[in-house]
Amino acid sequence: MKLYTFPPAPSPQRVHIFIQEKGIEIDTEFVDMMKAEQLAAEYKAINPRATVPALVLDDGTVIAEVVAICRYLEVTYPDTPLLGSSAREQALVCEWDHRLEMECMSAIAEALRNKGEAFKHRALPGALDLEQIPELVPRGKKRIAAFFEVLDTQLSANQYIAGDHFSFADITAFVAVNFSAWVKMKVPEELVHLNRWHAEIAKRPGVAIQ
Ligand SMILES: N[C@@H](CCC(=O)N[C@@H](CS)C(=O)NCC(=O)O)C(=O)O
Repeated sequence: MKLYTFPPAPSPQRVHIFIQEKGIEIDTEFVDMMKAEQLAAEYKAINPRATVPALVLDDGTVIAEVVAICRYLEVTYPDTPLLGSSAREQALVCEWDHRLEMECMSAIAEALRNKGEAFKHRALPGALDLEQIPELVPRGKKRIAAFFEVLDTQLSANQYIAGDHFSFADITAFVAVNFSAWVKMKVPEELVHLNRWHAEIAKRPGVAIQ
């Protein structure tokens, strides 16, 4: 199998950390988003949606959603489970990861892509020509700030995002908190639980992007 990726970007980063935390090695090929290679015909022949990451299996199957790539890797390499062990844990990891994508990652993308030349006509990832809506910038920032408080409350009663174990939900949350700096947001000092958790996660060897 081969992973098409661009590690500085948040979605590929989630897969990289997942792979490093699992301690597995996957053949990778870089798709340089700084050169818009994700929009080139060569890459669109692999992933017509023109997004990274994409995992191509040996039989040619293309998996082009972070959550689906990580699920495939979890089943293929079950040691060091990151999507939860019991039914309860799996449900909580899934719930938090989904909330993080819908309520936080999407809010950051909304604040980032709806202004500036770099994302003109590219207000959403992918090949579609979409106009920017500047009103979504402050709305996105409001959503980010509100979700930081949700995470802080959750971490006031739990060591990790989905409970007692490090999981994929922590990976998504860690990437999201770092991604928020792209729109000049940071976790306020008074959110002590979220800051405590972020400092702990940052020390994990598997979390450093190589
Ligand atoms: N829902 C997709 C999102 C992937 C995505 O949005 N990737 C971004 C990089 S973080 C991308 O490919 N953007 C292409 C672009 O901006 O043209 C997933 O989870 O894999």
